[in-house]
Amino acid sequence: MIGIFGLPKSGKTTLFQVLTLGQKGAVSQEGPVTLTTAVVPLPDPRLEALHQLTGSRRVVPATVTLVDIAAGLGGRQERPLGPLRNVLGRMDVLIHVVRAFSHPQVPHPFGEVNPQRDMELLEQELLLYDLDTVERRLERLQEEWQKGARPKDVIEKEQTLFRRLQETLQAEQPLRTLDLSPDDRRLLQGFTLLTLKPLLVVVNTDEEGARVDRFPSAAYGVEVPLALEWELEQLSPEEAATFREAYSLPPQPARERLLQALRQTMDVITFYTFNEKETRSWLLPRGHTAVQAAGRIHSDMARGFIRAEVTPVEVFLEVKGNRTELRARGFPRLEGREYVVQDGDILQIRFQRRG
Ligand SMILES: Nc1nc2c(ncn2[C@@H]2O[C@H](COP(=O)(O)OP(=O)(O)OP(=O)(O)O)[C@@H](O)[C@H]2O)c(=O)[nH]1
Ligand SMILES: [Mg+2]
Repeated sequence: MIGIFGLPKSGKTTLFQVLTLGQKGAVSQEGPVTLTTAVVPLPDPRLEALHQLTGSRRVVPATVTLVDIAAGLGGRQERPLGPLRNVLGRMDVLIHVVRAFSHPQVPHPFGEVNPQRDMELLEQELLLYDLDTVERRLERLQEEWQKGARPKDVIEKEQTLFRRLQETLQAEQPLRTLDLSPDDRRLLQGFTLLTLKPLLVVVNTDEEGARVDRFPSAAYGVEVPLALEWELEQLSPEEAATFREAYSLPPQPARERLLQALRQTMDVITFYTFNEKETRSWLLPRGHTAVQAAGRIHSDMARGFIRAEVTPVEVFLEVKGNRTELRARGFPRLEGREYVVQDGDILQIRFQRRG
């Protein structure tokens, strides 16, 4: 789940509209927090081209789930994210919408518009919550160590990790900046550390709006005039292109730019599968292996994994799916469980059915 947060009236819902193409979304309430959720299929020209050749009955694009998180609080708050802390903790990826547009009818909760200040303020608050989580854990570990609740070396290993987190946070650096081993990551899984989550900052500008000079460490940042882009989304592509040219806007619609930035932030690759029934695209964290990809499709496929047959989609498209030509070029390649799946791989998983 990808959580969209930011100060009141920063443009969260406008971003949600741009990304979901105006879906209404499912609304739920948690105390003072309103969550609006929608599933967004990711546009992918390679998937369309592949589907043309496979002739499957359906095409199923990979999706992401977006959540517009609104706290509905007004005025200057000491801790604007306080009521959101639990909700943010459940998200896999965060998008921070920062207001840089001015609009006399839409007052900024702090009076004047200052995107750099707002961005830093909320980043600081996330750092503070993480420091709180980390220091509590260190106290707990100290108690456990004294009581001998678990083997001392296990506790000490955890203490070393949490002290490293503490030092990073005390230096006002988000935990995203740390290079953590898979073991460390596993240890941290149960803790909702907010600055460990991948972060995309979307600065909501207008024509002569203020800008930010510096994005938070290890985060991605884009500047987009969201309200204008949302208006352009309602026009025909031809009209929108004419408008873009007249106003010297980048030719690429903001929606595409935002989804690209999101993909980078999530650090995922796309792989493909097809059979007579469907041609699909899937997202997979970069660096994951063939057996992990199999598990994304079905847990049985991971359990009974034998091998993966791999063809890069570019090659498949180039030879128009011709099997003889593919074979002549050495595809599909046979790969084992530990093969690191590459962006654009078409996978055919061979597995043993059990039970
Ligand atoms: N001029 C201008 N107005 C914008 C822009 N983005 C949003 N607005 C306007 O600002 C108001 C708030 O935008 P929303 O997208 O609803 O902001 P929000 O963060 O969802 O607001 P809350 O959910 O109330 O916290 C709306 O009236 C938008 O039309 C922009 O880029 N430029
Ligand atoms: Mg809103």
